[in-house]
Parts: sequence; C-alpha cells; structure tokens
Amino acid sequence: MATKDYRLVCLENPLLDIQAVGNEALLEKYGLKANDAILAEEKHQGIFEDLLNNYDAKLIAGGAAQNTARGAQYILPPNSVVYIGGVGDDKYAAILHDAVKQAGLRVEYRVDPKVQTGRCGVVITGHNRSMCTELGAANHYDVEHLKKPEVWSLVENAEAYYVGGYHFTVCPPAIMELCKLAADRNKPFILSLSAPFICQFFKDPLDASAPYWDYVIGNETEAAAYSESHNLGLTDVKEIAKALANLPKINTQRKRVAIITQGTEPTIVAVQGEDAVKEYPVHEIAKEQICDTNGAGDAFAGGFCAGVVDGKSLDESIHLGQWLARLSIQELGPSYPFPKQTP
Ligand code: 26A
Repeated sequence: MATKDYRLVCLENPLLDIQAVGNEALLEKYGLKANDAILAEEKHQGIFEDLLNNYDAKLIAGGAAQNTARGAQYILPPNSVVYIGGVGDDKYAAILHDAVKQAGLRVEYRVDPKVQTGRCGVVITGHNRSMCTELGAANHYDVEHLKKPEVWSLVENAEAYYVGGYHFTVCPPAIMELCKLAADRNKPFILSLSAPFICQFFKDPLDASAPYWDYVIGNETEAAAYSESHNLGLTDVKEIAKALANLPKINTQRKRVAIITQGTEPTIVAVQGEDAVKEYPVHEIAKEQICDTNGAGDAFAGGFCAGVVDGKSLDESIHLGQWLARLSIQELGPSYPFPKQTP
C-alpha cells in the first residue's frame, strides 16, 4: 500500500441520522414511501421529535458520503480519507465529531454557528428504509470554504474524489471544482447518483458534471429514474449502465465505468466502449444476520473507493464494495463493526 496521506477526498452533506423501527402508520402519517430518500417539507417537520419520543430512535452518524468516507477509511491505512461538508455548532455536530474520530476520518467542516446540524429521519420497516432529510447547516456549504488554502491544499494533494449526488441540492459549484481538478490532473472522479429525486429534480447540475465522471455508482431505482428523466427509453438495468458508461467524457485517458447495485441481486458493471456488461453476485448473508440496510449503498461505495484509491483492479474494487456492504448491514444504521475486520 502507498504511504501518502489523504489520498481520497469526499464531499457532501454531514447529517445526524435519527433512526427507528417504524410501521405503516408512521409512514402514512408523514406521507412517506417505505423505501425512499426525500428532502423534508413543512408536513414532515414533526417527524424527528416523533421518532425520538415515540419510537425509541437512535442517534447515529450519517450523511451518505460521510458514511462512504468512514467506510473507505475503515479499509485504507490511517490518514487516508478527508471528508468535507457543512455542520452547525451543536450537540449533533459533537456526535458527528465523535463518530469520525473513532473512524479515523479527517473532516474539514464548514461550521455555521447560526444553523442547526442537518438531520435525517430514518424509518425502518423490514428491509426498507425511508429517509427524510432536513439539511440545516449542510445546506450552507459553499465554494469559499472549499477554496480556503488549508482545505484546497488537501484537495489538490488527493489522488481521487468522491462526491455524493445529494450535494447537487446544496452546492454544484463545489462539485464542479472537484470535477475539473480531477480531469486536469487525470485523477479519478467518482459520483454516486444517491437518490431517484436527484436524477429527476437536479438534472441540470447532474448533467453538467456528467462529462467528468470516471466512475458513476447507483442502485436500480436511481438507474431507472435516470433513464426516465433523460428519456432514454430503457428499463433494463444493463442497458442503462451501458448508456451511463458511454455518455460523452472529458478526460479521455480513463474509460468511464458505470456500476449499478441491486440489493441482493447481482451488481452490474459497464465499461465505456465495451459491449459486454459484467455481473457480480453479491456476498451472501442469512436474512437473520441483517440488522438494517440503511447505508448499504454507502458502504458499497466506501469499499469500492478504497479499492480505486489503492490501485486495485475493477473486479477487486467491486468485491471490496460488496464485502463492506455485507458488514454494514449487520450493524445498526450506516456503521461498521469494531474491532475492525479485514477483507
Ligand atoms: C440531501 N439529502 C436528502 C441527503 C440525504 C443523505 N445524505 C445526504 N444528503 N438523505 C439521506 N442521507 C443519508 O443517506 C444515508 C444512507 O444511505 C442518511 O443520513 C443516511 O446515513
């Protein structure tokens, strides 16, 4: 393994997950789908208190790309990963600081003392999870913070970039800074589609970044939403993966790779210019061993990024992703087992 520090920089929205096992009635009360990720509206305001007071909710460090960053750091040598995003100055931020410290993840938070740290209400029903996010201070992230010399020097020093698509709701200019730097220096830029609503309602900033994607990761519902919002007329996941892989690309020194996870179904991988689409069966696990699937996709991305940063082959990187996802779904929320396991 290489010894250089902070080879991976991740950017997105730091959130505290308020997670509880819920039921149909709770989903109905707030008009939530069993498996979804949305931004909180007026009618959702009460959900956080409701989860805490009536459903014995747990407070767990979340924020999709922060989970991925913790996951990549879980596998890589110490001081390998930096995570960037916006938080408040409150007890929720303190919980996030504890979690990242335990994970050995370096964070460069933009702290906004006037705004509360972002929260994500997570309602677990069976193997589904419904997420309702109030971005709070995460929504105040700005390019000025990214360009601060102490932050930007870490960014320039890194060898790979991972952006969670949820950040398109917050600060597309910061995403584009990372995109352009990656292409200029021929370093890999990895994007997660994050949620169907990003493909639907944040199409323009998403598309502006697309030519810079070296790797694009999504699940089957995000792939379907992408196809629909872009009028691809495709429903087959393999075909959508191929379409993603073959979108126009700026850095022609790297072939784009599109990776679509499908829960317990095989992971689909398409490579730009290649006809064959590969399938990777997931690492199996008995149903009774699953705690919850919140963060499974983030864990997959974390393992995958660790592989990319470490110069592993595509096959090996996919396996690392599947390995870490398998570990994470056995924990409460988007977490990883301690003591550490090794791949
Ligand atoms: C902007 N939105 C909606 C979000 C999120 C989010 N992370 C960033 N931005 N909505 C949910 N999450 C996170 O997704 C993880 C599971 O994949 C949750 O915090 C949860 O930890």
